[in-house]
Amino acid sequence: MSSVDANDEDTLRLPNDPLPPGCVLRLYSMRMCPYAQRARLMLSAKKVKYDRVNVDLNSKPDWFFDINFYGEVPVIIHKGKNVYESLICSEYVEEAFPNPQMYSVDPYQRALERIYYNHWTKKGVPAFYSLMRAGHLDEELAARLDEHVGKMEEFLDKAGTPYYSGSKPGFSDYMTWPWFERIPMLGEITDYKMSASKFPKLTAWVQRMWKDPVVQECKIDGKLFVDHYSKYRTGRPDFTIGMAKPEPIKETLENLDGLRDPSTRDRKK
Ligand SMILES: N[C@@H](CCC(=O)N[C@@H](CS)C(=O)NCC(=O)O)C(=O)O
Repeated sequence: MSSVDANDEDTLRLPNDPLPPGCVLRLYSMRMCPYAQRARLMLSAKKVKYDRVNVDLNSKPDWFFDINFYGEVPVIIHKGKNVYESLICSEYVEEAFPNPQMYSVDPYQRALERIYYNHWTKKGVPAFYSLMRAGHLDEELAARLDEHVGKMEEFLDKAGTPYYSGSKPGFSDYMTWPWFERIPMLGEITDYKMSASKFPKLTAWVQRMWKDPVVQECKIDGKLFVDHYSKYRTGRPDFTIGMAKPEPIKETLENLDGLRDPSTRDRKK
């Protein structure tokens, strides 16, 4: 449990359940989820104390679709209202809790910061998952990931600053970090390595990011990653991994990004 994150157990508290003392919002999360981690990084950066509720995505309660039509984490409940989608949640946190400011004030600088994480979200993340799903070092898929990692290297090089957001980690750093935290896991599954000679700036950025207290506070147990993603890539995710008493997987499910079987993923008609 981190200092801002009041709960790390697995009671499925309801959206309207009272918040634990000192908490100002509730975050529906899943321990291994990189998207939920974006929101966690933002909340931690702003020292917002919140109630984290880990959802078993294999057995979502029906009401979960009322707070996020897509049935995905993260979802924030704040002042009785729900906000979903990781980038929207993170922007919401930035605006609802303005200190410290994580985005640059200058409009062009802010646009650049958006361009960085947008590229990673649009191109890097799908390339990451395609390689993970292959489960081995498929040449073409590894080259595609390298191309987008290379673009991130180029952005950082052009920016000429230690972080995408300047002299300290900011919004774009936290929006891209969760997948870089998972690159060693991708290496375990596929033998992919982010080459330090091809990507020196990014390699130094990763090393700097690991030292950031916010990253440390939100990091996910590396031992669980490989186990989780090994199951996930074959279509049998266990979203309760890391729980004190893991439940058995009850059914065969399909996988990520539209490959899940809609009858098990979506709201029951
Ligand atoms: N575009 C969404 C993606 C979120 C997402 O895919 N979350 C996954 C967990 S990592 C999820 O909740 N999946 C629902 C499911 O597999 O049933 C965002 O940015 O928040």
